[in-house]
Amino acid sequence: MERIHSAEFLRSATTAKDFLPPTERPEVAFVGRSNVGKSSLLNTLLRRKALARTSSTPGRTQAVNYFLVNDRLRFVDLPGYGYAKISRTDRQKWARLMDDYFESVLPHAAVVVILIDAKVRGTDLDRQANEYLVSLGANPIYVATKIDKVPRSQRVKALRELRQRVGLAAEQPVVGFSATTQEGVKELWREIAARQEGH
Ligand SMILES: Nc1nc2c(ncn2[C@@H]2O[C@H](COP(=O)(O)OP(=O)(O)OP(=O)(O)O)[C@@H](O)[C@H]2O)c(=O)[nH]1
Ligand SMILES: [Mg+2]
Repeated sequence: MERIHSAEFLRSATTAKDFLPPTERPEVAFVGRSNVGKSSLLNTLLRRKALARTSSTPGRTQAVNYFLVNDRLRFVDLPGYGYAKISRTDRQKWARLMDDYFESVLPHAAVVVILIDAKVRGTDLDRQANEYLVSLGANPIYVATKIDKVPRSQRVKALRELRQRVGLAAEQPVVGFSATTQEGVKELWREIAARQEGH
């Protein structure tokens, strides 16, 4: 597992002109439904308590937030999708921001991590997000968040159901992860490193 000697917030971008050049550093982008636990997962991977802001109010992260890790790679916390109380205009702004972001980074082999709530086991929006990212050429890492909420005896079944709902192959690896118990941290770092060695 990667040792974290430094992790710092770089910037928040709400439009494409504020994106950092994807050619400078390898980027690892975290995507998922609002409230799925993206910011918590980032803090857990980086061993920081509150570098990325977390909240019990969904829709909290509304910008593309960049973090520099070990002076080497960037972690990118993306705004969540599927927040019901968002206005139509904000939803369109969000879609535009995501299109701009992925179209700019994917040609540079960015790693995409899709987070899916282990308890919810995937929704239509998760399936659409996955189809969209795969259609743009991403080879995502899949993470089932909040796995602490699923009893161990039900996990195999829960992940099987999650794969079905999101439209993943039965043999697709899915990392069970918990910010609460720190489960899955090593495994996720291993997956991220493996994607980077591929380039
Ligand atoms: N039980 C449990 N709760 C978690 C876990 N990770 C996050 N949570 C809780 O889920 C809620 C949302 O977490 P965030 O990390 O803010 O989620 P997010 O995906 O960044 O949310 P947005 O920025 O609004 O899209 C918070 O109340 C967290 O405490 C986990 O592993 N286990
Ligand atoms: Mg967040």
